[in-house]
Amino acid sequence: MARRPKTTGLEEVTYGDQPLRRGQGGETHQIAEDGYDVLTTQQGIPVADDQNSLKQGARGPTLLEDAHFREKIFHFDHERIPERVVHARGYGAHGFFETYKSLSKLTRADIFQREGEQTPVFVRFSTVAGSKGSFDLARDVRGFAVKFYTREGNWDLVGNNIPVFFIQDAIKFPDIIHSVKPEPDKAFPQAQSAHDNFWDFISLTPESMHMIMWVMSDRAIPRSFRFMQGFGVHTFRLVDGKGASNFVKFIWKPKLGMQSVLWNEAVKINGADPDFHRRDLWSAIQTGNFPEWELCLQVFDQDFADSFDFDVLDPTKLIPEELLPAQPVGRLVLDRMPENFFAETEQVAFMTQNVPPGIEFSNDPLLQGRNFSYLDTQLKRLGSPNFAQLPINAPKCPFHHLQQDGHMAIQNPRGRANYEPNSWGPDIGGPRESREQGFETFPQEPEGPKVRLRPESFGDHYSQARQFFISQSLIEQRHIGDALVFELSKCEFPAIRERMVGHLRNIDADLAQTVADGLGLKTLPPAAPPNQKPRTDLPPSDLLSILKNPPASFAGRKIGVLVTDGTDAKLLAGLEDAAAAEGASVELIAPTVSGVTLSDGTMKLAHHKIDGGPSVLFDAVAVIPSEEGILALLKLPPARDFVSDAYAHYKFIAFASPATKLFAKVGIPEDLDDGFMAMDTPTAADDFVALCRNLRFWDRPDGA
Ligand code: HDE
Repeated sequence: MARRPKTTGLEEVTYGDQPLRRGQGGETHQIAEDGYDVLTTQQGIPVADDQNSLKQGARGPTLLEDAHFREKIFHFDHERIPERVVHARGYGAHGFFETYKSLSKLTRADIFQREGEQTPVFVRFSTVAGSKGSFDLARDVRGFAVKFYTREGNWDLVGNNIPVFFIQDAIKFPDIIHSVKPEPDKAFPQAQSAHDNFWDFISLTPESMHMIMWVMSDRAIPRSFRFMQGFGVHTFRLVDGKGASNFVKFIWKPKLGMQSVLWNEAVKINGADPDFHRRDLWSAIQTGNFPEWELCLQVFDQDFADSFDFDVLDPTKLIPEELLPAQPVGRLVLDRMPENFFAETEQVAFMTQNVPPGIEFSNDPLLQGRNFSYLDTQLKRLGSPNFAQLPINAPKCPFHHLQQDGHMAIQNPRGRANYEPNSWGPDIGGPRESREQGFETFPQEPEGPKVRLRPESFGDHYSQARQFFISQSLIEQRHIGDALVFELSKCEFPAIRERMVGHLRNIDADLAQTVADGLGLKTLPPAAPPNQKPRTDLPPSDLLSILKNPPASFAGRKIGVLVTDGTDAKLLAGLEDAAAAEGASVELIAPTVSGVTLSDGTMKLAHHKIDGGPSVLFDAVAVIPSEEGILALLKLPPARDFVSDAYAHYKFIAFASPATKLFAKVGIPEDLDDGFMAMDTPTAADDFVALCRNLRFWDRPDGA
């Protein structure tokens, strides 16, 4: 019988006389006569019939003897593991970190010793509140967890896209998370903070106010993982080869710049493409547009810490970059998707306590609590103390320890020595500790008596919340107000809404008034009694705003082009070329997915049928139908939504003249604003892409 041609990447080997094929994971497969791999049981027994279970007679009962059937169903029954208790929905990728120059004066961490050195990494981005099957565009914090496989062991920098946190002490973590998760009696709402329990807890927890400003801002609805910053949040320590130490905060900055969606877009994206962020990362990496971030360090000493307005151990505070610039020290590039989601992204176990020599913890009480939680939760989730043996979790440097046995042990110590000290000598006696190479803890002096106390230096809860708010552009401030009104309007208990407005009065009087008006409150509730008088003298920090720090180009963004039969072929080609020259891409939306015949007779496949490619999925749009094509579009409600949404979302809109009929139909004023560009000059496509660098035309009066 003819052999099926060899599948690329699968190498043929032999086992005795038997022809075998090596699979992508290195495993071997038996090959059948017809060239296909032979299906086997877990025990390697070839299967003859995988369509029918073994029965007593064709219509009879299934027999217990059918080991293949039982094994198959048994394994299926156990496919799921517990999802992460927080950050359940996530998406990961492999890549590398490249050190710009040696930081040996600051830290002995091996990863920072040699200029140009590349260290493999695995990164997982996530939302926090929703379960594994929830949608990507929830208003939520995003996890930004990086595992560096360094030459002196794994370093996990388990950060978020927001530089501060809700609470100051890890003992409150279960409470904040319970409050945001679906309410326990109703089991809803899913992946939403807009409900009573969350706002009840928040309004009773003034330390959360700074974080609340961030979560209500555009930072909580990023355009994609590729356009968001990441933060280690806590203060860490760097320790050099002589044992001297500095403090450090870690910041990731995306090379493509920051970008967020509008709330009205977010709710529509969640329906149109709940996997919007995953798909974005997947397609960027698969098309060779590898996303990149710079790792920046804010390094400071004890004197700076002592002179800073707030306690550097308080995770509800940040250090403005205007006060302490963040220095780039290396770049992170994501260039490879996992081969299997479960094996890698689901089973990866990040742990804050994974720090190599040269990087250490501070006494931040949130960080100290996390150092317990992450190890504990991995055992629950992955089910065995041997989870570090999974390839995604194992160090890539040599490792040798005397831990053994337990469920699924596959790398037990070899030989006789499984204890230490022993007298078997270096060849067979196993590993010993090394004073020269080993991890030495920084000898920090103790603080005082054992107490359950919040330090007074953690007591100012409003000043940095205000600083964040006043650092935003007016548009961003409006979004924060709108988000608060939206969320609090979902609370059924007036007392919770009012209590929140009471806190806002300590942050910004106008914001409090806007939210009170938006909630329809007749009078302003009393201001919450602050622990310490909120400061109004902190200057704005422009670097905290997304809009004040626009990207340098439109690279990495997408233009959605609405086409019909007869669309001008040259015009479309011009747009495609201009986008490609900028590093952006174009997707075609047409009445059917089979595409259109352009003016020159060429066929073009569409990426989306019109109702599957709404304009919320794109950063800018072009509407370039033909004279005949527009007549069909006018009758299609999704075509009308395409332009009215693009208009309301302040998008730049390129158009061919027939499109004006569609604009008129949805009520766009005839005198088109400067966010529109007619594609009727030779340079129009290039001009349009240059205009798109501004991302949105905010001057449109009737935007969302
Ligand atoms: Fe986490 N967090 N966390 N967290 N966290 C987890 O560990 C926890 C906190 C963060 O992609 C859990 O493996 C406590 C801050 C990320 O796999 C758990 C406290 C920051 C991820 C846990 C915090 C984070 C987690 C659940 C308060 C930003 C996803 C599953 C003291 C600096 C990692 C898991 C991934 C995951 C505990 C607060 C970031 C339960 C107790 C602050 C990015 O261990």
